[in-house]
Amino acid sequence: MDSKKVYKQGFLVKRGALIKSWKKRWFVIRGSVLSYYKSKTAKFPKGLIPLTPGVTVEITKKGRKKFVFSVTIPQKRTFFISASSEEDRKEWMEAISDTIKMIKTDKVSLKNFQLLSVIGRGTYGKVMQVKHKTNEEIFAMKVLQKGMLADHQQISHTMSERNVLMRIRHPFLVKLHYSFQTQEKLYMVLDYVPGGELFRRISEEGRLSTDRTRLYVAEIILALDHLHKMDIIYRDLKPENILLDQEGHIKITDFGLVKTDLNKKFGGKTRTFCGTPEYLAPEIILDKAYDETVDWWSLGILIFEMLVGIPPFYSEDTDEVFELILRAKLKIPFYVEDEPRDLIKKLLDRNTKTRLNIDDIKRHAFFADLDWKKVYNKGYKPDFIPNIEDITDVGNFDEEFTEEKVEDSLVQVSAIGKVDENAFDGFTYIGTIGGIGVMND
Ligand code: ISQ
Repeated sequence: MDSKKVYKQGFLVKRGALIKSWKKRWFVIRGSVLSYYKSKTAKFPKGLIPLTPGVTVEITKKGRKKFVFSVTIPQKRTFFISASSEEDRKEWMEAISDTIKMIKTDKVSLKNFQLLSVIGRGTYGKVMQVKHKTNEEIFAMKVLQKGMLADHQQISHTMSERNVLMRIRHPFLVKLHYSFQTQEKLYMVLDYVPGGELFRRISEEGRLSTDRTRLYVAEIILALDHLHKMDIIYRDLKPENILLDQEGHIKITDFGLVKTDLNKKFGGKTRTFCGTPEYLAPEIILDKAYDETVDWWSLGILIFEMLVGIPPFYSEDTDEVFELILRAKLKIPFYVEDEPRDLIKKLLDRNTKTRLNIDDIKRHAFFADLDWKKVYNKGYKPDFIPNIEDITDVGNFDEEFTEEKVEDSLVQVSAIGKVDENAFDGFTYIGTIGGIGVMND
């Protein structure tokens, strides 16, 4: 299934094994294999490089060729490959080492972690702060009870979460480092982001300044655009899913509802209903086909909530929230400045055809003075720096959770629904050369 997904492809120049000349080849990482083809359209590969544990990738010098790296299969062969630029080489080397690591991570289990604190809880399960016992790294561990997910749709979300997150490297997206499972639970070991939720900042401060909002929003835009470029619609943008790192930059988490192209089975359009009502785009409520523009709607809601303190379409009653989203006139308080006001209006456009797209958004007057490259490189320093004592500090998370005793609680037998175990196939992988083997523990 997912083993056939293409993670990266492009032209690279490869040195021959026997005749040591350099030849341009079309390279593809699919599943756990790096294949190369004579041309982009060739049906069969000229060669296969298994990206399994033991295989190493490193920067190498080889003659006068620039941007060379090598991939070594121990006791077998070293491939010398030249990329088109420093950046291109870095991307390929990361994609290759991530693929190798993805298989290695299966050896990891709950035993490798010391549970430190509970930092969050939802209907799905909980999030704990944990420490890797050998390298002492701190992570956030999300534990999902399979019994709570005994519905195929949610399971496929969880699957996409694993497969998607493991591949993602972006300054403003939480990275998935390991994942594993037992009979009852799914575990995801993610970056620990110590600054707490943006939701808490808004609750404590009432509303945020225009400048502060601008930088958060710009960082969120780059994160969403990155997901969209990977054919992922996030669909769950809300302040609870936006965390602050130690310097105050944002990191988006909870890809539980992410859709990859794998799940887009309806003529390229997704038809499943998920999300928090206040942030849902009208076309989702109406159960229409939708695309990545739903995230730009949610961004409009988020900008409003940052600047005003509450979302624009709000009620205690969920049905009324739906009504407001579909029909209410947008009212923006007087103190919201002209540029963010205009941007909010154009994002909260119920017509998806005229709603702003990524290019319009990046060019909008609200971001006129912003250099997007500088945003990506964390070149703008956030005004608000979270108070963090040390790397294990959980002070920015709710006491309601952090005061809780940490344990990997036994699942009450009665709480487990009947789960189709096959639905989790592929969650744990074991590498086999020439393909991926599936293992259920
Ligand atoms: C990472 N760090 C802190 C909190 C988190 C909550 C959910 C997912 C990842 C997290």
